[in-house]
Amino acid sequence: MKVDVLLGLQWGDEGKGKIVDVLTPQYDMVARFQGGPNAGHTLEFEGEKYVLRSIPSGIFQGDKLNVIGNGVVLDPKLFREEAVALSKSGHDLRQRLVISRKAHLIMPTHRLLDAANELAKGDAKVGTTGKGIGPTYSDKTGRYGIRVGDIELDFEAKYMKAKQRHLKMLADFNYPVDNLDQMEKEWMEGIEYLKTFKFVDSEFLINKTLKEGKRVLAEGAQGSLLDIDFGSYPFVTSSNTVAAGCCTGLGVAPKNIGDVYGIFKAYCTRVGAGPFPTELFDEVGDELCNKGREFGSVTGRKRRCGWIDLVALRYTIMLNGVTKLIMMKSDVMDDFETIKACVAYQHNGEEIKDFPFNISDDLKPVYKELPGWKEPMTKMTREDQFPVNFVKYIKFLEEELGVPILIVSVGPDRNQTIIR
Ligand code: 2SA
Ligand code: MG
Repeated sequence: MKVDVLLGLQWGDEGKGKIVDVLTPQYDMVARFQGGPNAGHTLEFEGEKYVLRSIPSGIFQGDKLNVIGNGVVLDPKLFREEAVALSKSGHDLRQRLVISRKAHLIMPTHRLLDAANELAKGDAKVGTTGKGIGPTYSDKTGRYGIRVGDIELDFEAKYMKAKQRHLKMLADFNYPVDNLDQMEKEWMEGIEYLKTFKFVDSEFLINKTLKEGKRVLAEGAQGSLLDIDFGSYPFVTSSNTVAAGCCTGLGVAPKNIGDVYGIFKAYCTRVGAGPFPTELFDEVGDELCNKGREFGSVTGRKRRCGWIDLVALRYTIMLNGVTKLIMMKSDVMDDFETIKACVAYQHNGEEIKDFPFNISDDLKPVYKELPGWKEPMTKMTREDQFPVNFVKYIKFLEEELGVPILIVSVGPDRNQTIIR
């Protein structure tokens, strides 16, 4: 068997959590391969809303095994909070969640360094989630990191050494560390809690699962335009969010990647700083934000909103080798008279169709206008109920993007999902 990958094609918050939850019944295992508690995967069912940060979104579906892979960075304090909240709602985690020994730990000082870096960057700040993601991945590639498996080995010594190094860096930044004792106390409690979970060599577990003919779904976090290599650098996250990240973040060979599900919103959003060619600053942008409830699920930050960008989507579909598309939140535009889609960029009188190296401010989107469908879609359950103009919109997107749209989501609930 092969691993199917599900990932976001824009700047995150496409609705991955909901779709993983919907697809999980078809799988035996769900694994996260990158990112950390910067993610906020929202799921709604039976009138309840859950936000997952580090735990895979397959956790709500009974007998599936969920894996936090080696490519993930884990904060024991936040993991504990997340897991305790889930346990309270009656979900027994220890039987269904295992953690890779090779996943790196986010230390309290990583969080402080994240804040210090942002402060030092001033106007050029990235707008990170402040969860210590960048400093933890920097330590990983700089070969200073501490991994989950170290908890079973010479943990204290490694922790102290890393902390001392970070304190020197924080002193260089002149960044206050007054809170560190309290942060450390909570973190160590998180470590004790983490120890009650099973640590595994997840690369072996996953490959064995595939050999047994079982199905594995890999769940991406953030979005392809936040990829460290291909995203809008330096306004990106610090991991490979594209499908290739699944190979390194789980230990799966490229030949063992099967379907790649690419999720996108029928419009576009981004949180944090950085270029966003189709961003709207008018009442249409406000409407997308309000109707789409576009606020960060982790930080509560207002998301920037704009029209769908097909130049960017074609790029991320190419990078990921997307085989099936999933369109989210078109219902937010149910009342719109017209809908715009960016089909190219205009720069110095030249038309650009490939996502460029430099996404500068003088890049202007070229829009194609389509008539809105002007019909509420949130209660629809079948494709044959789709309004005529919506069918035309889907056809247009499929032609532009060259990949079929398999799923259309018409609302946040599990049940508001139409599989074509
Ligand atoms: P970081 O914290 O170092 O990964 O931030 C770097 C950039 O990556 C963006 N980023 C995200 N963008 C959208 N959604 C994310 N997850 C949360 C959510 C975000 C939230 O699901 O809503 O609650 O604000 C996410 N995580 C990272 C971030 O905005 C920076 O631009
Ligand atoms: Mg999110």
